[in-house]
Amino acid sequence: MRASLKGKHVSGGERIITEEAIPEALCELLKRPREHDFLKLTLERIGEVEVLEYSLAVSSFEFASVEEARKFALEKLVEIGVPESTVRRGIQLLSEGPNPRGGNTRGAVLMDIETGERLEPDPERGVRTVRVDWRDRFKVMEHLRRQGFTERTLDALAIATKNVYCGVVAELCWSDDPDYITGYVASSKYGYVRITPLKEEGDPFGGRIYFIRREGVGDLIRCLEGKPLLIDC
Ligand code: PML
Repeated sequence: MRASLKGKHVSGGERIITEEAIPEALCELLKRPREHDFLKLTLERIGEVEVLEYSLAVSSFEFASVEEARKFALEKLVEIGVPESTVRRGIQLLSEGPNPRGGNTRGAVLMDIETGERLEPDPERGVRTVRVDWRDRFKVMEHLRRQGFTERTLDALAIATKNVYCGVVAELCWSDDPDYITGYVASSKYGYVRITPLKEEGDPFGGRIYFIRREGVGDLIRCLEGKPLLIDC
């Protein structure tokens, strides 16, 4: 499902489900966007779906300022193995909006870990992690809710888990929603590390940077955009 208002994307969602579960999922997705003047639902039959037993482990850190939070994110990324100059370039891109025409992109930036070069075939579009869902969304949502998290974490955790599964070395993300200031660093080394505040209230810029190795970028994009994956818990 994707919905927009006055040409601007406001909501999206994707489910990997059995045929019997379609009506319920359609109702749920139809109710998802708060305000919209366009909504499109697409149904697609998919074949083999791989099941991953565990998502990344979640941890949370809060800081008094954006500066401290970004410093922590930078340190984590450097510990994971991303050179500091590449991390700084990633942070700069997300703060300014990664679209070469100005503003944000719907998809992620693929950044060469070694050089900081952008590797997406179309930098205005970016690369989107799709075809990923939870085997039992409601069970996992309940578990996250008990820890004080929302559906944003549920969806972002699924994306971050698939990214690591496909071979992304590390991800840096904060939302382009001006009202949402928590972001995260994800990797196989540290799991899904939530960090608040990665931007100031009211800041409209954000997105995702995937730090990757240049070799095998084609296979990586095919995995992120094409491989159906369900996560157990
Ligand atoms: C969290 O609260 O776990 C961070 C979620 C970041 C979501 C980014 C987005 O989807 O816009």
